[in-house]
Amino acid sequence: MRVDIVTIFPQFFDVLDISLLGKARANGIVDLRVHDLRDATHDRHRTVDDTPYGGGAGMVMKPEPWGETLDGILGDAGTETTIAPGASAPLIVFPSPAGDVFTQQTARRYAQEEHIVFGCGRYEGIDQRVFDWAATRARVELVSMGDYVLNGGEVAVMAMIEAFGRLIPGVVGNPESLVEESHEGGLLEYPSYTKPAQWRSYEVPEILLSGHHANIEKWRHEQQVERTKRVRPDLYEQWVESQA
Ligand code: 6GU
Repeated sequence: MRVDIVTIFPQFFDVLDISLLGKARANGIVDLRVHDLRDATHDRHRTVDDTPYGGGAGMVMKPEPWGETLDGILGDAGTETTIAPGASAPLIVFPSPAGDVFTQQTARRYAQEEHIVFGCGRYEGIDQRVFDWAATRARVELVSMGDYVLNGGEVAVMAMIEAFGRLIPGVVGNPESLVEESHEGGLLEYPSYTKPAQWRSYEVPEILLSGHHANIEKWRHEQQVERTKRVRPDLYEQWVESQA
């Protein structure tokens, strides 16, 4: 899988080398390339932003550096005539609080992609024509991490890569650990315990020491249902409906 990231803070992504994805990169499962948007500027100050037409607060990212950078990444890959048989156009993801909310379902979908390009915007946004033009060469999605505002897309992209990277076949050691966890089954995770059986004034629930596997499974499921109902009533309602 190929992943390109366009950003004015390329150093931000250095930490990917020490995470789960670092191994996937070393193994050649993921071909990750980080691009400095300022490398596609041609003035002394390496300017990537300008004042908004129509006025208003803040700055807007200029279209030219984005066009030149995306041209280089897409090469001919985004033109209809050169898409290999069976391959689809690349996916370009722009993190934006105005986008569709990123969920585990989005992560599962991204893990199946052949080529994803992440475009990290800063300031008040990117000139709208970049999105309009990009949509003629690739599939374009705006994706939000939730209802709050970040200064830029870098942290959002990091979170997305963490979420879909571990779903790429061969990246996580134990595929079973992917099945049981929160959100894959529609419920939040049950609480976990390890040794010692007694710690400070706290004991491990007796049932977990019983060796009765069927009872343990039942208890864990009850914990999941109770926790989801209490913490995330919205997910709980969805889960109840899915059981009908
Ligand atoms: Cl994806 N980007 C920015 N800038 N802010 C956000 C976000 C993304 N998701 C939530 N807030």
